[in-house]
Formats: sequence, C-alpha cells, structure tokens
Amino acid sequence: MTRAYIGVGSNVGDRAAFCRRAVESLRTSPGISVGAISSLYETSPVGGPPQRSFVNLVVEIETQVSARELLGVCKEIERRLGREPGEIRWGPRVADLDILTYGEDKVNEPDLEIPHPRLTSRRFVLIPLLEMDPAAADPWGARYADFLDEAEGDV
Ligand code: PH2
Ligand code: MG
Ligand code: MG
Repeated sequence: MTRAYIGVGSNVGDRAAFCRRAVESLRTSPGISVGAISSLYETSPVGGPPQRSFVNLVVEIETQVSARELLGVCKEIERRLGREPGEIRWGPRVADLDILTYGEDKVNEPDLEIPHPRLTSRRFVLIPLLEMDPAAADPWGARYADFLDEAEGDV
C-alpha cells in the first residue's frame, strides 16, 4: 500500500461540485481508498490566460495501483467529468487531477513527474497539503512548509 496525494482543481461551472465528484470517482476506483480530504479553497489562477478563479483541494489516498496506472485513472476521471483533449495549457478546465506525491517515489518521465514539478511553487496545492500534514516533506527531506513564502497565487 502506498500513500499518495492528489491535487484537484476546477474553474468551470459548479467548481466545488466537480471537485467533489472527482473525489467520489477516486473513492469508487478499484484499488484506491480515499483518506483525508482538505478543505475546499478558492484560489486565484496561476499561469495561463485571464480566467475565472479556481476551487482546489487535496485528497490523500492509499493505493495498490502503480503511479503509472494512477495517472491513467486520473486522466479517465477528468475525461468522464467532461474535460476535452487539446485545451489551452493552464487554461480553464472542469476538472484537473494531478498526482502530487506517491509514497517516497521519484519519477522523472516525459509525461509523469513525481513529486509534481510545480508542487513547491503553487500555494493552491501547498496550503491544502499542509492542512492535512503540516510536517510533509519531499523525498529529499525538504519540508513543504519552507516553500510557502516564495510560492505563487492567492488562496
Ligand atoms: N491549475 C493549473 C494552472 N493554474 N491555478 C489555480 N489557482 N488552481 C489550479 O488548479 C490551476 C491553476 C494547471 O493545471
Ligand atoms: Mg494541474
Ligand atoms: Mg493536470
């Protein structure tokens, strides 16, 4: 069993409902059990075109599914919630599920980087993650709390 954290965001339609549906979809996925769920945060968009504010949360899961399979599960949930392929990078989206951490694993592949490469620069993921685990640290031992001051975005 591996503990992983998934960042969830939406800035289209009923943003909070899309975030909750994403969590429920993870809960019903084979081999995944959902643990703690952060509060929902309204956050200013970071990067991309001018766009509506986001609702973000972070969810803790315990899983037997590999990191690679988990990426597929996240993409499939996004697709089922209505996300269209080929959208603008960092643009509006109904649902975005990003693997933030996967145990102590380090993955560096073109389509999968763990820990998430922008985790430490985005307050909209650091704050919900630290709400659940204030002492959280990356696989090299750096504490996520130490990145908060330099990170971007209003939460
Ligand atoms: N996601 C992005 C780009 N910018 N900004 C906020 N506040 N929340 C997000 O989830 C977000 C973003 C790309 O996935
Ligand atoms: Mg994202
Ligand atoms: Mg994503």
